[in-house]
Amino acid sequence: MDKETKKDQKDGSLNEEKQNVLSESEVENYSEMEKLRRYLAQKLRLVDLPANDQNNESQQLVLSKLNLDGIVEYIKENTNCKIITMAGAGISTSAGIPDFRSPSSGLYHKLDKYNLPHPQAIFELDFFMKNPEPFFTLAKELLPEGFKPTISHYFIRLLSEKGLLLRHYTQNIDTLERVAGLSSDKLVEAHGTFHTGHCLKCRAPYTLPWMKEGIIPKCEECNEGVVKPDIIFFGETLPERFQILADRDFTQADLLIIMGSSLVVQPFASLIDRVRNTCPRLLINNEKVGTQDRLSRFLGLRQGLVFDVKSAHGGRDVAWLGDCDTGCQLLADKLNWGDELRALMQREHERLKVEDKSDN
Ligand code: CNA
Repeated sequence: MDKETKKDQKDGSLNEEKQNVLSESEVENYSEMEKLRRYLAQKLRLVDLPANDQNNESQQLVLSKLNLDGIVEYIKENTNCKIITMAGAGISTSAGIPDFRSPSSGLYHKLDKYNLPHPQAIFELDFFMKNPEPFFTLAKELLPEGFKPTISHYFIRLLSEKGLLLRHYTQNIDTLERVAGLSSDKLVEAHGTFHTGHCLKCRAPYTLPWMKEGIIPKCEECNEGVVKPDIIFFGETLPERFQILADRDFTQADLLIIMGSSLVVQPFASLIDRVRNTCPRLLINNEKVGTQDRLSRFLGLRQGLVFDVKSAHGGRDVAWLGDCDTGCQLLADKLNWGDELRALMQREHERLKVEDKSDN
């Protein structure tokens, strides 16, 4: 080796060393930054600190393969696997109920006729108090009149029947989980439900069939208040049941399955970070979502899904991209439950058809 090359190598390794060793002031800045990050994460209370910050379980490859087969193997090996499912509007689109954010078919792209100041206004309490009509007109599109649960809904029910479902957390307000026969103790309707409603003035309770009468339901008790379905509007706190059960359930889960959500609405979206860091997370969705953005990485607000196995946090997250029903059926097939799932849906749809006929 000539002198020049030796010198270059020495300089190179010195530079590398320099890059790895932070100066005192850099260390100080870093720890100040870390303190600020943790302070904000706790103060904002948008999420708990990520599970990684709470315990030191080592990050390792939890699944033998980072794909659906790896998940199937994991479920088969863990006979008492406690599964949490989290869902969004995407599990109901095949039932004919549009989601919010899908390009062109999503509700946010179809709100022009309501003349709103901005699309979210339709779910804001202040706007609703002044002008409830747009919400109730839209509600007709979201109410499950004649809509039937999808394969994804029945997959969740099947998990429950097999004793594997710890809990199902849904953002959906369409009540299709109830229609699919999921028992209410397994269900957390994080954004409330159309199933019941209350008068905004005297709090008198009402049922869904009653609210469906007319355009804007007016309270029969006080004759003044508008009856609002018990769905959570932007800015309202989430139901107590959500807060209590989320604290209890997520640290116990052995597997998290997320379906049909853009994972942008908080605090629901950050539930994904509340499982233990050895808990595999399967995303079944049209698009990759829930990964960490730069701001939340800095603030420590969410770790997010990590599909890059080479990352320090990789090794347990799987994205299956495509239609929820296809993904759920494929998962059921691979678990040898495929025929059972198809039969369950067929039987239940027949039953609902008969019920519909006798109601009319
Ligand atoms: P969203 O923000 O509209 O996101 C839906 C996600 O699902 C997107 O990532 C889509 O790409 C994906 N998606 C849509 N259809 C499918 C499909 N068939 N297969 C796979 N992926 C699909 O909806 P979120 O639920 O994430 O947002 C939360 C809001 C939406 C909650 O507050 C809900 O109350 C609200 N919402 C609920 C309903 C309902 O109850 N059915 C309908 C519309 C909106």
